[in-house]
Amino acid sequence: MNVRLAGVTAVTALALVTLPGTAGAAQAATGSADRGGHCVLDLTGRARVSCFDTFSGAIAHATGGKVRLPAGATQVEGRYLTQLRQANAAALSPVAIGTLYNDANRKGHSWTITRSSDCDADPDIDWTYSNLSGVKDASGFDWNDEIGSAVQYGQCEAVYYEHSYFQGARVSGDWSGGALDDEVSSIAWS
Ligand SMILES: [Ca+2]
Ligand SMILES: [Ca+2]
Ligand SMILES: [Ca+2]
Repeated sequence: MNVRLAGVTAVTALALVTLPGTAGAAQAATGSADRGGHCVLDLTGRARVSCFDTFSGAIAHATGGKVRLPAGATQVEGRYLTQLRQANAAALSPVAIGTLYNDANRKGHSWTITRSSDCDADPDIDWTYSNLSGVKDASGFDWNDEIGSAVQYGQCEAVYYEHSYFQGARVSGDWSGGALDDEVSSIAWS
């Protein structure tokens, strides 16, 4: 999937991302070091991925420019979290439902998930990654068996599974390190 976002100034990296658990297309990502290591996955309609060099760039995109984190920030907290939740409540831009990170303690490469609206109270599954193997960000980083922490911003509940196709041990909501550090291979959002 090759996503081009004209007019988004924070986009500085390629957005060549594989989504084998969903769209089925396979495309090797290219890039160097951490360039493009902070992606936004929009679950609205066909999954759309946009990658950035910094977490602040990804969050600016995920919130339609409403949350501008300090350079070097690795998480949304304090007044920025308040801003994000206000932006979610307004729902005039994408709703940021959570972020997953490569490292524990909300550090490292990141995936921030957006939708056109927050989840309701219905526990049905809205979207899944059935197999993270081969899911890469624009730096070429493969996310299978790498997630080290995750946080939710809204009502969407994410469940992370040890194995592909929602098998093995699981953890949900906000977490960091522990038994599933570097083990997650599939995810379901409800
Ligand atoms: Ca990791
Ligand atoms: Ca695994
Ligand atoms: Ca649901």
